[in-house]
Amino acid sequence: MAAGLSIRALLGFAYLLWACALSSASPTKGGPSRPGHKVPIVRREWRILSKHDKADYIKAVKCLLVKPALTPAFNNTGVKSRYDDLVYTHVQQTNAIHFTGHFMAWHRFFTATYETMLRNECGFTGAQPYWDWTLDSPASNWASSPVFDAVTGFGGNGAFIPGDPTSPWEVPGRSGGGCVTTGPFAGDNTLVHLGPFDSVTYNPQCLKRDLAPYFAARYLAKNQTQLTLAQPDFGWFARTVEGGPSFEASGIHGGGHYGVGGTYGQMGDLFVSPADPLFFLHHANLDRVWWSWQKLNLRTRLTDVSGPIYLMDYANALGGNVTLDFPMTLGVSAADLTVADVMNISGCGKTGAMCYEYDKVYTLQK
Ligand SMILES: *[C@@H]1O[C@H](CO)[C@@H](O)[C@H](O)[C@H]1NC(C)=O
Ligand SMILES: *[C@@H]1O[C@H](CO)[C@@H](O)[C@H](O)[C@H]1NC(C)=O
Ligand SMILES: *[C@@H]1O[C@H](CO)[C@@H](O)[C@H](O)[C@H]1NC(C)=O
Ligand SMILES: *[C@@H]1O[C@H](CO)[C@@H](O)[C@H](O)[C@H]1NC(C)=O
Ligand SMILES: [Cu+2]
Repeated sequence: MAAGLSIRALLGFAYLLWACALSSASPTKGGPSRPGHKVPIVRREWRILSKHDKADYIKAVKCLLVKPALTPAFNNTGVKSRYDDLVYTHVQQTNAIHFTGHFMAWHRFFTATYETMLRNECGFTGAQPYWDWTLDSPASNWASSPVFDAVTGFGGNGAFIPGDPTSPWEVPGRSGGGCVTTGPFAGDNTLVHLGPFDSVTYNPQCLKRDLAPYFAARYLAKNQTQLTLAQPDFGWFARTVEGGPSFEASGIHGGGHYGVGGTYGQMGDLFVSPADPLFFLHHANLDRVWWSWQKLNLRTRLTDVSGPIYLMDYANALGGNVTLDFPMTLGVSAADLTVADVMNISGCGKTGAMCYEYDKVYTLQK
């Protein structure tokens, strides 16, 4: 499959190896444990929320986008808002949290922290919605997914920017690339402050999308989710979610990132992808796939974690595997947790820091 490897992915990958991740611990902040909050909130699919609930969610997102950052300002960093605090944390840790054993756990923690920030800092009273993209196949349905709705969603594609069809960086079937022109985030040329890639200097940009319907349908149809759910242990499960560092070897994780972000949109940028608010609906659903898989055999899967501490170190050449006591940090936005703290999504401070549920999980079709 070497010929199928994307140069962009390989360059990105080499870059990841070269770059050095910084992470800063700050144990002083709240985080997802929500003291006093004992009843799990219930996450639901975007398309079944009422118009009113959708509007409330987007209003809270817009609030985080302008609420002043907690990350200290230094060296002209572009971290202006509470929303940026999270994007920044993701950028800084990109090469430490992908293609590792704690990829699923870190992104569970990250998404729950976003949910808590929307609730505690922006008056949102609901739970983080998820996006069940298996409902948006085949390819001809992709662009009309309710998440891209101009009135009740996050807006749609950017205008088509011709790329270089011979470039290996071209996401197969990409169809946009320009600024998002519809919906609540359109018309703002300073919405995104960070990126591209690991750049954290102030760089105001519009939100861009480059929908790739063919790619999305290839990796986000029911068959790929079923393949993921059928994996026998966490190591295989996580690798099936993440796939390899090439378009050809994608899984459901890459399906959502490149299906929305293509070549030119933020969602296709491994570092700055949380700058697109759809990141959190995509990751909520990836988390729901994990919980669905855990629920197929909770007795063992509530404690099953493995996979490398270091990026792509699947042969354990650089170090060992992640274990339940592995530490995770989100900088200024949450108290540090361990992988064990997030294994039960509804621990609610008793058997873990997470406190939510899903209205529905995927089942394994025999
Ligand atoms: C700011 O930039 C200088 C020069 O590159 C560097 O030495 C310093 O560590 C940076 N400060 C922070 C807080 O990163
Ligand atoms: C799932 O279906 C899509 C669309 O027909 C196809 O491109 C893809 O190869 C299939 N994947 C698997 C794992 O069967
Ligand atoms: C590390 O985890 C992988 C699965 O993710 C497993 O195949 C491998 O045996 C583990 N290595 C060690 C040293 O436990
Ligand atoms: C998760 O934690 C909650 C709260 O302690 C507990 O009631 C529930 O049984 C736990 N779930 C599992 C699967 O252990
Ligand atoms: Cu990520």
